[in-house]
Amino acid sequence: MDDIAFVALGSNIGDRERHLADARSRIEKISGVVILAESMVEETAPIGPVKQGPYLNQMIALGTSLPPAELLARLHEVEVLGDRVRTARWGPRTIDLDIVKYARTTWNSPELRVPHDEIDNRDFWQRELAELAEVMI
Ligand code: A4P
Ligand code: MG
Repeated sequence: MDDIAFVALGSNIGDRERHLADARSRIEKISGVVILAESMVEETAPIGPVKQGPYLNQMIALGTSLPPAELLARLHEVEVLGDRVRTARWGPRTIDLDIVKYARTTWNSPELRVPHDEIDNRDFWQRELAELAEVMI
């Protein structure tokens, strides 16, 4: 496990706790990935133009030997297993998995931008990252 990636989990449809828990256990089974630490789960007001219900959000720190694009592909598979249906951008979802940061790497392709574009705009991500930094030092 060479690198550390910070992955945000979000859910605002159905049994949100269950969706997060299922995603964590599926992520743990990805070859080349271990979960190093988990932030608290917090409820957040929906951000963005779409009218939708509140989210449960959480950040997890992963040790990984997968490069960023490959990690994203595996996370998309976990989203599909979580019954994720892509509707409106920023719209409601059973489970959303975003790579917020990946080690010291930056990535800029049409499919993947790291750090995530919204990293400075989401106070809950900042809180969760700070919490993880505290437990990982
Ligand atoms: N993509 C590019 N960079 C990344 C990255 N760093 N991590 C691409 C993950 N994916 C990345 O995402 C669209 C495309 O972004 C992907 O195919 C991937 O190749 P998507 O998951 O299909 O659509 P989306 O999630 O609606 O878009 P996006 O841009 O990921 O939005 P966000 O940032 O996920 O916002 N309110 C609260 N309170 N909490 C939330 O978690 N989330 C959103 C969605 C809106 N409002 C929210 C929350
Ligand atoms: Mg997303």
